[in-house]
Amino acid sequence: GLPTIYQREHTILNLRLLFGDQLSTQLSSLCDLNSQEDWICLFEVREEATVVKHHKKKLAFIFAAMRHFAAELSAQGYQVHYSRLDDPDNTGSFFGELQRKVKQLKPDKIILTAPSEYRVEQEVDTWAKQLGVEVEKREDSRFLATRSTFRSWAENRKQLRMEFFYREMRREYGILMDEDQPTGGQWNYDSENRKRPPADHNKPETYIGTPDTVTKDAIALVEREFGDHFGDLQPFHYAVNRSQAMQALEQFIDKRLSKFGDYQDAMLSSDPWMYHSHIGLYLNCGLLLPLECIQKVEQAYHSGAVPLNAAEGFIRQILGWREFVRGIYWLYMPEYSKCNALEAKRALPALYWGAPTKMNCMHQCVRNTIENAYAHHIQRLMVLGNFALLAGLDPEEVNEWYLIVYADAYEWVERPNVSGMVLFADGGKLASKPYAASGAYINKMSDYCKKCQYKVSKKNGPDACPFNYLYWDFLMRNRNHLGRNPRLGMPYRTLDKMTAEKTSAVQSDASRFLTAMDAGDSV
Ligand code: FAD
Ligand code: DLZ
Ligand code: SF4
Repeated sequence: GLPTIYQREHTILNLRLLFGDQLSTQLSSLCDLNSQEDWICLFEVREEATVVKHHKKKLAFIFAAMRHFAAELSAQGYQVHYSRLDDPDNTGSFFGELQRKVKQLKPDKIILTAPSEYRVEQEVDTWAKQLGVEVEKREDSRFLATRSTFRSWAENRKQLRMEFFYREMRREYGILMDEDQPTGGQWNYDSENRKRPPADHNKPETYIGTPDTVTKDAIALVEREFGDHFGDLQPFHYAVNRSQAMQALEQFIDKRLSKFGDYQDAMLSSDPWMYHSHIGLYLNCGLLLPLECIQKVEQAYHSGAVPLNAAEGFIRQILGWREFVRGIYWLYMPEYSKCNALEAKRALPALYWGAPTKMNCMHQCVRNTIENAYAHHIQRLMVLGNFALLAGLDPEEVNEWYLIVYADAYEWVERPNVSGMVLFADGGKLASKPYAASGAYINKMSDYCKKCQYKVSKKNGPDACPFNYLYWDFLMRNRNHLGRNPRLGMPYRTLDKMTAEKTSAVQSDASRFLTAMDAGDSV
C-alpha cells in the first residue's frame, strides 16, 4: 500500500459533533461516516445542565443515554471523544470543549446536524469564524417536515391549524390512507375518544428499567453536582439506550395502545401513567425515530391488534402535533420567546415547586412531576396549564418551569405548547382559542375533586373550587383580548347574562384567592 503520509494527505478528517438530543446512528451528521478516520465527539457540559436548573431525573436520563450511546459507537469501532462533566479539564461549554478538541485533533471540517433549539443554533453559527474551521450544518432528517417545508406550507395561509397540516402529512407519508382517502373514511376519530376514567381501573403494565453501572454513575454524578435541582432522582426506571427504548415502545403497543384513545384525557391519583406511551423523552433525544413509531402503530392497527380510533389518535400526536409545534417554533423564533398577548405578569407560585396547596388536582400533578419528571398531556394542559392561564402567570416563568421539570422538554417543543397551546401568549398563532376550563372539566376527567379541600360544585365563597371563579374572572379580565374571539362567544354570552351581584362575587373571590397566593399563603 501507499505510505501513511500519502493516505493522510488524501483523506479529509472530519470531527462529527453530536448534541445530547441527537443519539441516533441515523443522524444526518453520521450518514457518510468514515470509521477509520473520523472522530465523533459528545460533550457533557455544565452550561447545558444549568441554563435552566433541569429536574435531576432528566439530567440523569440525558447523561446516562449519552454515555450508553457513546459506548455503543466505540464498541462498533468508531473513534469517540467523550467529555465527562466531572473531568477536571472540562471547560463547561460546547464551544470550550469543541475548541479543545480542534486544538488536539486538528480536523479539516466539523460536521453537525442542526441543533434543535434556537439558542444553540445561534451559537453554532459563530463557530466557523471563531475556530477558523469549516462547519457543515446539516438538516435534522429525524423530523418528518423540514423547517422549510413547514414554512412553505404556512405561507399564504391566514391561520395555521394542526388538523390541516396533519392531513397533508398523512398524504405525504401514506399513513392510514386507502389510496387518497383516510382509512375508515374520517381523518380524525376524536369523537370516539376522551372517555371518563374507568371506575375499576386496573393499572396497565409500564416499562420498568433497572439501572446498570453506567446509569448508576450518571445518577451519582447528578446527585453530587446538581443535588439542589428540583425533583426526585430515585427510583430511576427509564430506558437509557435504543434497545430498551424499543422495548418500551413495543410494550406500549402491546399493553396500552388499544385504550390510548379512550382514556387519553383521563386522570387518576393512583396512576400517573395511564394508557400513554411515555416515549416523548426517547423520541426527543434520538433513541426512537418518529416514523418507526408511527409505522409500528399503523401495523398494529392493520394486524387487528388495536382499534382505529386508538391508532389514529396516537399517530396524530406524532405525525401531527409534534411536527406542527416544531414548525411553529422555527417559523416564529426568536420573537416567539417574548410573546405575552394577554399581558400576564403574575409570578409563578411556590406550589409549582411542591409547596403545599389545598387544590388536590394541582397537588397530584405536581407530585407526579416531582417523582417522575413526567405528567401526561391533560395534566400539563388542563390542570397545571389551565391554572397558569386562569391565574395570569407570567409566560416567561411558566415556560421556564415546563422546560425544567419534564424529561422530554426541549425548548422547540415546550415553548409552543406553553406559550401557544396553554397561555395563548402568542395571540392565536398555534391554537384558535385558549383552553380555559372551570373545575367541572377536571371533575369529569379525574378523581381529584373527591379528595379536595375545595368543593367543585360550589361556585363562590372560600370553600368553592378556585377554578370556578378564576375561570369567569379570567374572561372578564381579558375581555379586550378575547371578547371578540368567535370560539368564545358562548362563555361571553353567559357572562353577559350574569347579575352584577354574581360578577362581583366572582371578582372578590378571585381577588382574595390571588392576593393570598401572591403573599405566599397556601391556597
Ligand atoms: P403520549 O400521550 O403517549 O403521546 C405520544 C407522543 O406524541 C408524545 O411522546 C409526543 O412525542 C407526541 N405529542 C403528543 N402531544 C404533543 C404536543 N402537544 N406537542 C408535541 N408533541 C406531542 N411534549 C414534549 O415532548 N416536550 C415538552 O416539553 C412538552 N411540553 C408540554 C407542555 C405543555 C404545557 C403541554 C400542554 C404539552 C407539552 N408537551 C410536551 C406535549 C405532551 O404533553 C407530551 O408530549 C406528552 O405528555 C409526553 O408523554 P407521552 O410520551 O406519554 O405522550
Ligand atoms: C438537555 C441537555 C443537557 C442537560 N446536557 C447536555 C450536555 O451536557 N451535552 C449535550 O450535548 N447536550 C445536553 N443536553 C441537550 C442539549 O440541551 C440539546 O442538545 C440542545 O439544546 C439542542 O439545541
Ligand atoms: Fe381541583 Fe377544584 Fe377539583 Fe379541587 S375541586 S381538585 S381545586 S378542580
